[in-house]
Amino acid sequence: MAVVQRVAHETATHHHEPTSFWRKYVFSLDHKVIGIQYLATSFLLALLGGLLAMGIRLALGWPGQRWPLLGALFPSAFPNGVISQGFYLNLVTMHGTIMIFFVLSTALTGGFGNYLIPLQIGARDMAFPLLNALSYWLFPIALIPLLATYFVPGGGPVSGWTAYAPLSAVPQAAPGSGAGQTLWLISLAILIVAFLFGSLNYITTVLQLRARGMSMMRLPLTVWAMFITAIISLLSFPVLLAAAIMLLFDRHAGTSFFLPAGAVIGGRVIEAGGGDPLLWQHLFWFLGHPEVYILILPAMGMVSDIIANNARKPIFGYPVMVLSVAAIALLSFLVWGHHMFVSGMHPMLGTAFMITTLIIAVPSAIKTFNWLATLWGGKIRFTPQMLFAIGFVSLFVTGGLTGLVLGNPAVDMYFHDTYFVVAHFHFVMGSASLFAIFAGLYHWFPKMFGRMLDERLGRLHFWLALPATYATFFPMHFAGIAGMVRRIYSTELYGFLGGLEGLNRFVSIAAFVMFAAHMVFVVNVVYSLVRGRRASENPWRATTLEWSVPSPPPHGNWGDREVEVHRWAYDYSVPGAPDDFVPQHVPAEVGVTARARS
Ligand code: HEM
Ligand SMILES: [Cu+2]
Repeated sequence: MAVVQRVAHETATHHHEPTSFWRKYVFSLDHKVIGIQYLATSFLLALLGGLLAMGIRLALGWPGQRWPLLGALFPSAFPNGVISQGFYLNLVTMHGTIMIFFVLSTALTGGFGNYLIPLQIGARDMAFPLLNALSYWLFPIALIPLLATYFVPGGGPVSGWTAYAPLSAVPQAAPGSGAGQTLWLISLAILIVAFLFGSLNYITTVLQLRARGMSMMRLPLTVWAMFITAIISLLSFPVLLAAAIMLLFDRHAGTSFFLPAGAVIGGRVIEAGGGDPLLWQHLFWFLGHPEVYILILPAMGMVSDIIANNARKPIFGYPVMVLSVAAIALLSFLVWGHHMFVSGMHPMLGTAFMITTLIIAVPSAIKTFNWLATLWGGKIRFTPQMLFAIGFVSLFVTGGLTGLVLGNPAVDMYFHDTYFVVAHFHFVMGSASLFAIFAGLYHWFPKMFGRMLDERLGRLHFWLALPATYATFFPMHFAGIAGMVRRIYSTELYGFLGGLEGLNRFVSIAAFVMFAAHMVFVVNVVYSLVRGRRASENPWRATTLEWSVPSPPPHGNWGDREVEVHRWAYDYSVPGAPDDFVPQHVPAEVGVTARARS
C-alpha cells in the first residue's frame, strides 16, 4: 500500500498545473482534459457518421429518386442527382468504420475511461500522462488519411468496415479499392496504436494507482468494466494491426497473404498466388468479436452504476457482475467463427463455435437479471440518465435475443448478410452503446463542466429517441426475413424485394426522426454550457469518489487531500445510516450497520 501511495504522489508532483492556454486545454496531460477531448472529437464524428447513415437511408427509402441539390453539390457521388452505386458502398463503409472505431470505441474507453478511471480510484492522473496525451493526439492524426480518401483518384473505400479481401486487397477490384483503401488501412493502423497506448495506461493505472483502501472488490463497476475492456483491447487489437499491415503488403509489396492463385478480377488473372482470403476473415473477426465487447462492456459498467444510483439501492450481485464481465471477456475470444458459418467451414467446427457463442448468453443474461433485481423495489428517480440506462437494458436484450437466433449455424445460413444481422447489431451494439453513452453524459456532464444539463430537454430527448430507435431497427428484421441482403443499394435490383419499398421508406423516415431526436441533446449541451444551473459537488447524491470533489475537479483532483476509501461503491439506503447513501470515502464508523465489504 505504501508503494501505491508513493507512486500516486510522484505522478502528482510530476506535472504541475500548466498555466498557458495551450498546455491547459489543448496539449494537456490532465486525464480529465484528455477525456473531454476524446468525447468532443467522438461527438463530432458521430454527427458525421449519422449524416452518412442519413445518406444510406435516402437511397434505400427512395430508390432511383433524383436529388438535384445533392447532384449539384456532389456531382461525382450523385451523377444526374441519383446516388451512384459506388458512392452508396462508400457510405456504408465509412458509416460503419466511423461509428465503430471512431465514435463508440473512442468515446467509451478514450472518453469516459480517461475521465473516470483516475477519479473513481482516487488517483491524481493516469500512470503515464504523456502516453495518454499521445494516445489522444493519434486520434485526429488517424482522421487525416480517413478523410483524405475523398480526395484521391477512385474515391473512398468500398469494402465495408470489415474490409474483406480480395475486394480490399486488389487495387483494381473497384474504384475505391485503390488509394482510398490504402489510406483507410493506414488510418486504422494509427488509431489502433492510440487504443494500445490507452489500454496500457488504463491497466497500469487501475493496478498501481488505487487510493488507500480501494481494494479491487471495492472498485465501482465502471472501473472494472474499463479495466477488463483494456485487457481485451490489448490482446485483440494487435491482431488487427498485424492483419492491416499484411494487407498493405499484399497491396504494395507483392506479397499474397490474402490473394488466392488464379483469381480473375476485371477479366484479368491477377499476378498473385498462394494466399487465402479466408485468412483475413479469421484475423479480422479474432479482433472483431472482442471489439463488439469493447463497445459494450464499458457501457454495461456505467449503466450498472447509474442504475444503482438512481434506484437508490446497492447493485445486485456485485461479485457476480464482476465475474460475468470477466467471463464475457474470456469467451469473446472463442466465438469469432460465428461470423463465418457460411465460409465453408466444417460443420463440426461450426458446432463448436455455436456452443461457445450460445454460452456467452449466460453471463449476459446474468447481468440483465441483476440490473432488473437492482431496480426491483427501488425508489427510482427517473432522471434522463436513468431513462437512457433503462433504454440500454431494453435495447441490449432486444438485440441479444436475435444473437441467439443467429448463433445457430443452420439458421444463420439463411440470415447471414441480411438485414436481420443489421437489425441484430444495431440493437445490441449500435443503439445500446449509444444509449449508454448518453446515460453517461447526462450523469457526468455536471462533474465535467460544472453545469447541470436541462432535465426536461433530457426527457424529451429520450422519449423521442427510444421509439424512433425501435421504429428504425425493428422492421429491419422483417426485411432480413424477406431476404433483403445488406449493402444492397436499391430494392429495385431484384424482383423479390419489390414488396419491401414501404417498409424501407418507413425505416428511413424513422431514422430521420431519430437523428432529429439526438439533435435535442446538442441543443441541450449548448444551452446548458451557457445557461445551465451551476452543479454542486454531488448533485446525484452518489457514492463514488469523483463526487467528493468540486465540479469540475481541480488539476490533480484531490488538492492536498490524502484519499482514503472505507467501503464499496454501493452503500445506498443502508439501514441506520443518516442519509440514503454513504460515500466511499466516509469512515467505516458512519452507518456502522453498513454491510462491511472488503
Ligand atoms: C447473446 C449474445 C450474442 C450472440 C449469441 C451473437 C451472435 C451473433 C452472430 C451469430 C452473428 C453473425 C451473424 C452473421 O453474420 O450472419 C453476429 C453478428 C454481429 N454481432 Fe452479435 N451476438 C451476441 C451479442 C452481441 C453483442 C453484445 C454485440 C455488440 C456489442 C454484437 C455485435 C454484433 C455485430 C457488430 C455483428 C455483425 C458484424 C458484421 O457482420 O458487420 N453481438 N452476432
Ligand atoms: Cu461476433
